[in-house]
Amino acid sequence: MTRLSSKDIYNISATLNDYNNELMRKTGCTLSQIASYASEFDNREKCYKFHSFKVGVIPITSGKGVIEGFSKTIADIISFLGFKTFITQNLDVSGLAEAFAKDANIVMLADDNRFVAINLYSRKVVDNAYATAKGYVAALNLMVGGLKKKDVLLIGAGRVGICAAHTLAKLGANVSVYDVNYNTSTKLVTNLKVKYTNTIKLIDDLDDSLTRYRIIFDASPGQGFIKEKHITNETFIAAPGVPLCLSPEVIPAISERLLHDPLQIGVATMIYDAVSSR
Ligand code: 2YG
Repeated sequence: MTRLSSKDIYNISATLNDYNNELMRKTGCTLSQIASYASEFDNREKCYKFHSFKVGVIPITSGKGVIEGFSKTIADIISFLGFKTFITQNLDVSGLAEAFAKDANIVMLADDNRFVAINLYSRKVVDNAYATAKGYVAALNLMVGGLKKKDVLLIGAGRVGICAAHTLAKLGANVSVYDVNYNTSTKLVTNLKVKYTNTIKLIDDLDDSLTRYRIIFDASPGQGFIKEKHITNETFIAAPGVPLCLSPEVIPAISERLLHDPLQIGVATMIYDAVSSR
């Protein structure tokens, strides 16, 4: 799993409005609408629960330590969505105790292995990988006007890719899976075939497949491997993977049909999933 750097996230807070407008342009929905759609958030719940929730974000020093700006960016995204939010002044265990003392209903915290939102009442734990997958599939579904019976090339069968593959299949998409580790992609394909009747394929030649698929979901840490020759004006890409899978010269041509951010969609979906009772 990629560890973000402060340079990946430095301008997220300042550009949340612009990003919201970009999502509206590409998907017809706002960040909030995408996240609530992805988490099957019941709008009835929204009216009375939504604004009463208080979210405590706790900086965690374990492993490689705190990422400068990470907690603030999380808090800014959550408050942009309308939640009461605070960052604990204390770190780690002291921060968790402070969040309880300040009556947080939900805590959000990340070490180098997991980034979670925990609903302290329902005890629901929402992982960023799971929420990122669901949020990006929801946004892609909106951007392409429905994924049912559409062929999707999924790159990366890690935690995000696995959840994305199942979510895509549930929406009726035909999912073709590539991973740099053949055993990993084979395992996911086997599991998908057991569960779904959609067309599920195992891909071993990525370069060839990139020229043949028009809908691509990149959940890999690969950088810049999608080139000009792979893209047409009907190509749509959902790319939660960091760094970006596109080589720089391709971006202008596809930018209006590309979904990519280091945190926003995943964090927004985490909080909606954490507050929804399902
Ligand atoms: O509290 C802090 O500042 C640090 N302990 C946060 C460490 C987060 C490490 N994880 C990552 O950077 C990513 N997995 C976060 C999610 C990326 C989503 N595309």
